[in-house]
Order: sequence, then C-alpha cells, then structure tokens
Amino acid sequence: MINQTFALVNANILSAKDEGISLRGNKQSELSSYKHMLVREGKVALLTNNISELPNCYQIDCQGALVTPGLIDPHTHLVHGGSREYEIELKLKGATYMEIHEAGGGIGSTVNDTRKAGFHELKEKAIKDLNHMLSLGITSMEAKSGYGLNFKDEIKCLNVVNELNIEHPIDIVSTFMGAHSIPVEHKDNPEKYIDFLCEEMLPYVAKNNLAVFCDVFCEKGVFSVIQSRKILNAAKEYGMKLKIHADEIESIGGAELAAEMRATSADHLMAVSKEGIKRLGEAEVVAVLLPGTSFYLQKNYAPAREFIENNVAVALATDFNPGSCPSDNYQLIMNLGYLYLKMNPKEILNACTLNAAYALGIADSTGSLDVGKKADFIIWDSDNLEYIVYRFGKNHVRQVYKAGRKVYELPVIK
Ligand code: IZC
Ligand code: ZN
Repeated sequence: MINQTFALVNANILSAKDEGISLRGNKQSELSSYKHMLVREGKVALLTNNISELPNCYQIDCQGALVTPGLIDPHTHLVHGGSREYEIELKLKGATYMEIHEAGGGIGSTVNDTRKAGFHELKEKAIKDLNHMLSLGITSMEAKSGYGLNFKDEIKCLNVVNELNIEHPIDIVSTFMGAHSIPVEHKDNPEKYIDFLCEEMLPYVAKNNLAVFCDVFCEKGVFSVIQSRKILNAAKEYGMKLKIHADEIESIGGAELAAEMRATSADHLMAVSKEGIKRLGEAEVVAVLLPGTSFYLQKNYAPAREFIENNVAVALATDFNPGSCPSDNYQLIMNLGYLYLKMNPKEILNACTLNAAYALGIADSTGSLDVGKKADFIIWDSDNLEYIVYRFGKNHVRQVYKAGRKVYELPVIK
C-alpha cells in the first residue's frame, strides 16, 4: 500500500504534536485528537475531524478504535547469545546484580555466549525477538552492541543490527556499547581496554557508519565517571551522538556527566541525585526510564514525577536484555509506568512515542502523527488509551502499519 492513498476514518486518533522539541513538564501529557487521517505515499497527509475534507480514496473504517503512533523503544540490548535464567535462583537467594557480575556471571556469561555464536545464529535469534516486538506495536527502536567486547565480535553484532535495520520492517538505530563491561582478558588492566575502545574501535565504528550513538555503562565497579568521560569525548570527536547508562545502581554522577557531555539521553536513573535531575532539565537531555529493570531486579523505580516536575523530557524503554530485563514487552513497560512510575496514560503514550523518538534523534521522521512524518501507526483493539495501561499482560494491538504498509495483523483463530 506504500504508494497508495488511503484514509483511516471513524478512529480515536491520539498523538503528540511535534513542535520541534521533546515534551517536558505539562507538555508531556498533551495529546491532539482527531477522527480521520489521510495517508499518502507512506506518510501522514492530513488529520481532520471533518470527513468531507478527505479526497475520494480507499477508507478503513476503524469503528471508534484507538489509533496512535507506532511505539518506539529507545533502549534495548537486542543482539546477544544465550540467556541467563539460572541467575533468577541466585537472585532470589539474595545475590545482587553486581555480585553476580563480579563473580563472572552476568554480562560476562552473555559475552561468552555471544562470542561463540555465529553471525547468522545471532541474526535469526534477533529476528524472532523483532517479530514479537513488531506484533506489540514497536515500529522503531534502538539496539546496542556490548556483548562482543573485542573487535571481531563487536563488529559482528553491529553488522547484525545494521542488516536487520535494512531487512526487517522495524527501523533500528544502532548504538556502539563496547563500554558495557571490562572483558575478562583485560580485568588486570582496564585502562588498556579503554584505550583500545578510544583508539581502535571508535574510529572504525564511526568511519564505517556502524553506529549512530556511543553508550557507556557508567556505574560503580564498571566504568567510572572519569573513564566514561574519556570514552564519550572520543566518541564525540568522531561525530557520534551520546547515551549513558547513568545512576542505575549507585548515584555516582552519571546524570551530571550526561548533562555536561550534552548526551542525547541518560538512561536508568533509579539512583539519580536531585542535582542530576536539575542538570538534565537544563541541558535538555531526555531521561529514558526502564521500569522493567526495576521490576525484574526487585529494586526501586526511577522518580518519574520529579523528572516531569523539573522539566526533564521522559521516555520509557524496555531495556530488553538477558540479565536485568529479559522481556521485550513494551506494553508491560507502559503498565509499569502507570502503576510504579505514577505517570498518567497520556504521559506514558508520549514517553513511548515522541519523547522516545527524541531520545533516538529520529523525531524529524517519526514519533507522532504529524503531516509529513512516516505513517507509522497502531490500530488498537480498544477504543481508549486508559484500557491499554490498565489491562496488563495482554497484547492490545490489532494492526501495525509501517510507512503506510500493514506489517502486522492480529491472527484470526478459526
Ligand atoms: O546483560 O546485564 N545493566 N547492562 C547494564 C545490562 C544491565 C545488561 C546485562
Ligand atoms: Zn541497558
């Protein structure tokens, strides 16, 4: 249908209006509402409440169904080998995420599985997850490397991401995260690994356009603020945009660093300081909150209300990864946002669409149903938004459209 003109009629269309800046404060909960939408050549061509304004074209009668922009997941560790179900038992016996990490489990065990897996094995595994994510309404997302941690295996994972971006309907923004952990072979000399990232990996990744963003796990026992600053400065020099895993477990100044470096987003922020919140607002850094990780690690939730009150744009993400959030269910994240982050349904929709697009630097083409943007949208199996964030654990999607093409439809059981 990509070259065709068609219209959605009699829908409950809800979307942010993009004014060229991420949504903060009261704007985080502002939505426009329309009944009809015209799609032409894969883009939104008109929004109206007056059906007579539509040209003569094929019409899809939505019979009152909710229509929103496609969801955008701005933080995932999509490409990885294996899984870590054995960690649950350790966790329930009281071992913390960092204790498992320091004992050589955690990220290290996924690095072993990812290094062992071939390109095609990783790609096939990621396709299964992407298909599931598409069925849940995700039309764009981010994917990080960070389970290779050597030249060959980091490039292998970035190549998987970039091939999938071309081949799969979901648009994928690639992030280089060689600074996810110090690999075991460099444990005795972490600075040598950091030099390798700055002097060998980053120039290669940037020169070959393998990633748009560079991300660092800035955390006590992983990369310090000083080490993170060094890596991010190198990435900036090579023209990359920045993200930081900031203040996830301990407050070590990750948010302050994100503000100082003018990162596009600071992610996690469960342990953020008051000063960190203020600085993120001043520096217009998007706070990407990951309540699925708090849920799975049985930890506290990020102070979403404080971010919104301090004019920080909030986005939500799954953090899909085998260790701290083994779920790619973004709709569940929306439910957690309502129940535990105390965000309201409108704030949540904007956090998962337009603000998520700003967190990925793709708001010029997607994230809202504004005229001229890609016709990436969901027709929901509900007539209202509140029902979706209330009735948890179910996929509420009826149909997903990507650039005006139907890419998923709820199967009919006969
Ligand atoms: O594999 O544990 N926090 N990175 C930072 C992760 C969690 C992923 C993992
Ligand atoms: Zn992460």
